[in-house]
Amino acid sequence: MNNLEYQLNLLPYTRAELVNLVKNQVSEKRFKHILGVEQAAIMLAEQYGECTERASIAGLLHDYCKELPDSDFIAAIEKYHLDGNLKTWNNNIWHGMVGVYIIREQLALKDETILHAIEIHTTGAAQMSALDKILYVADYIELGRDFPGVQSAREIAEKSLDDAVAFETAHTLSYLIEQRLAIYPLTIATYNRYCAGKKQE
Ligand code: DGI
Ligand code: FE
Ligand code: FE
Repeated sequence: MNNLEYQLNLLPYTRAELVNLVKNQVSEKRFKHILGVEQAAIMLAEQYGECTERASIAGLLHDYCKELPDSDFIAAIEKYHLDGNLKTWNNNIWHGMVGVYIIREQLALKDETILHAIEIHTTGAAQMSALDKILYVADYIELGRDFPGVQSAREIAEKSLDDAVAFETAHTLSYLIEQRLAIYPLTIATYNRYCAGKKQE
């Protein structure tokens, strides 16, 4: 799977070039996590009949902006004329929701399905494509993750992507509430749709 060569010309890079770009952008520890997410995403894409090349690119790029300083995100919110309310959040929300605009420009990635998966990889959304779910779940279950419940999450992901999204979302929300952290509206939308089965508005 590490030899996956890109055929679809979604990016002006080979996989090897993309891996190098990512490696130079993040710490060793995060780079390992990113490779783990890529492998988990490819595995899920194979299992659920989705595009492995898009899964690979989404996995490799999902945390590309995670180590940028806050000032870069504030500047990007201005530059791309994004919702000013984003400024009240932090890196956890910015690296996907704002990072996607930086990635789109810096890496000349135009594929909207990959960009959307990266944008919402932290929060989920009320309506998620198969690729959105694959990246959201892969980020949680990659082999480097070690927390109570990760084994259950891996087992659930083998049976149903929707159930894996629901499991992860419920656990993330419990954690945020436990820590008294602010909950981003999209996280609640994901909970309502995938955990509570609420109809869409
Ligand atoms: O970037 P990773 O650490 O690989 O994982 P991630 O992007 O899924 O999540 C980053 C962090 O964001 C993680 O500690 C959980 C947190 N998070 C997820 N949803 C929300 C959130 N933090 C806040 N404050 N609000 C949310 O709704
Ligand atoms: Fe992330
Ligand atoms: Fe991640």
